[in-house]
Amino acid sequence: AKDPVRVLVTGAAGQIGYALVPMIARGVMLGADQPVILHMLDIPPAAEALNGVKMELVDAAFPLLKGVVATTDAVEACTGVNVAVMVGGFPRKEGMERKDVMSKNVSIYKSQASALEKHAAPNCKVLVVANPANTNALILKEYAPSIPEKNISCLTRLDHNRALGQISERLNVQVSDVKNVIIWGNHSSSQYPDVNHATVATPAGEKPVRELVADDAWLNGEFISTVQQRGAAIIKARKLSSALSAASSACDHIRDWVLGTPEGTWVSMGVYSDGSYNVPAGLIYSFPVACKNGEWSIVQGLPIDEFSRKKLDATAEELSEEKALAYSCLT
Ligand code: NAX
Repeated sequence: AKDPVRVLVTGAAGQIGYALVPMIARGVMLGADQPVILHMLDIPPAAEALNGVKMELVDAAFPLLKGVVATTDAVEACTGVNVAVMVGGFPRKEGMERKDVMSKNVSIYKSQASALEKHAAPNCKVLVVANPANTNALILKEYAPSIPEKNISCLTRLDHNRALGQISERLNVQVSDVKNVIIWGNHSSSQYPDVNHATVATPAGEKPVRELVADDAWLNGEFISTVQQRGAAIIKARKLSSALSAASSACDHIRDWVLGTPEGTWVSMGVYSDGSYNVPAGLIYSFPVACKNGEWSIVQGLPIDEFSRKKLDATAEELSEEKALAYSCLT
């Protein structure tokens, strides 16, 4: 039998946490043959609720779950973890300035970066979910200099999956037959969902999404804004933000990173930019990536048309501004 993998979930008493931990314990993230030990971190006001989640994990009697650590101590939570899913953060409340929210999250990610750097297992893979996800990941990277930058990422897979879902609905095809959409940039409404390289598997072979949809006005307009605004639409309908889809996408992100993407398929991940596609180096930016042997690499050489170029640049610009704001909060 395999040795258990230790998976940290921060903000585990929250609503994404509640959807995510049972998925991890069932093997959705790391495979049906991979035992796991869950480490759950939250803050003292949520300690009792966190303990309730732990009780339910015991009650569910998951065969793969070999242990649960539920704590409000970041050092205890981070010790020995192989995978860290950072869902905890400070939400924007009504009337709060952007800078105040940024400043709260910068201080959370600065201190959790240090705890991970000192106590996580070597080669720990980090996924930041909490918003502002790209910039929280960047702060984490800056304050955990001994964690390789290749090991730090943020979640844009939910946006990627939303784009697949919209194409599948529009064409009335199975979502599993659609592939190679791209989310470029920030996990915010400036993101660019790009279908220029996306295809659908048909009985007659793979066909470009653009050819099948045959409606550029929809693809360049409503499709993009629907994906960008989907989070808000869920809040409007549910009176709560996306949780099951966020949790499922976080599992997809880690599973593909660890176990690999199929040949010829890519996914979207927020990763540290090396200047590919003329995106400024030093931002955490969502790119098309392929994964193999536990490592992602940016898919190179895709042609970028003028429409796309503007959108790639606009979301990069927003991330540069967020980065400047985050740095102005560091004391
Ligand atoms: P909740 O408010 O339900 O849960 C957040 C949890 O984090 C709470 O239990 C809170 O006590 C805890 N927390 C706060 N500060 C903490 C700290 N310093 N250490 C550990 N835990 C801490 O929010 P939820 O709906 O679960 O969303 C969590 C985060 O995901 C939010 O920042 C949200 O904006 C972000 N999202 C990101 C998405 C993405 O695709 N990247 C999509 C879904 C989601 O909106």
